Amino acid sequence: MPTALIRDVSASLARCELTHLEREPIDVARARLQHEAYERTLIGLGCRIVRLPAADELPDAVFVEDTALALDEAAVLTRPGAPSRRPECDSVAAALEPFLPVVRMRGPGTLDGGDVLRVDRTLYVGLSTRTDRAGIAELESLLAPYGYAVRAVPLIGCLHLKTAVTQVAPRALLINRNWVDPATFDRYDLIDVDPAEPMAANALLVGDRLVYPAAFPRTADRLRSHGVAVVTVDLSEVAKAEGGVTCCSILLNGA
Ligand code: CIR
Repeated sequence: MPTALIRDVSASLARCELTHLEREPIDVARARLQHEAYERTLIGLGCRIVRLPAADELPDAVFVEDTALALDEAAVLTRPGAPSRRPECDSVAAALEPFLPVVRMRGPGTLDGGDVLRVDRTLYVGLSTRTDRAGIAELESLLAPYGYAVRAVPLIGCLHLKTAVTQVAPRALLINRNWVDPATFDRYDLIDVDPAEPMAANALLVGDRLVYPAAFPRTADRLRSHGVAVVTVDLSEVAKAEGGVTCCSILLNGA
């Protein structure tokens, strides 16, 4: 049974970092209800939940994915690219320590967990406004004992690698080709997002089910036609903070 680490929505979510979106009002009460429904969805898919209390002074703390990578042998605490997000890491480290040895990035490089797409033993790492080459090099050196292949992937036009591409089945990735070169992923079956839904490539695979935003029905139909079992969630308020379904949890599959 996977364990999912999540964190309650901060009262200050409306003051979140924004890179590609215009700021618009966020209904925090509604965001909390949607986040609770996301938690129930994960429970329904068999996840055991570890839930951190809200860190109200840290607007983006609900987006736990960016603060740590949970691999089979160890967890890596990242050094997020946005300085406002670095204080999120200590409490995530404390929550992960019962499950995995925790190693920490020290910098000066930066890396957000949202830029790391793991497929089997390969980690594709987006070169983004949050993750730089020094951060990727530090990740590679921290993981040297464990034998993961680390590949840097240039990005254009979106926040994180997993805004542009995520895994939706054992050999299939969902992709927006405008933001990442599909040639990087030519060993997989690629499913394109619907052109009317550019933000639709972020999906969360839990076992053989796909947690997927209700906001992208056209791409959801494409996924279903490829045999993917889609479970929809409404994260409209989180989306205004530039978040998606992967960024609200850290899955510890081996735990
Ligand atoms: C940020 O800009 O850091 C947050 N407002 C959104 C982070 C989303 N994280 C993710 O997709 N992994």
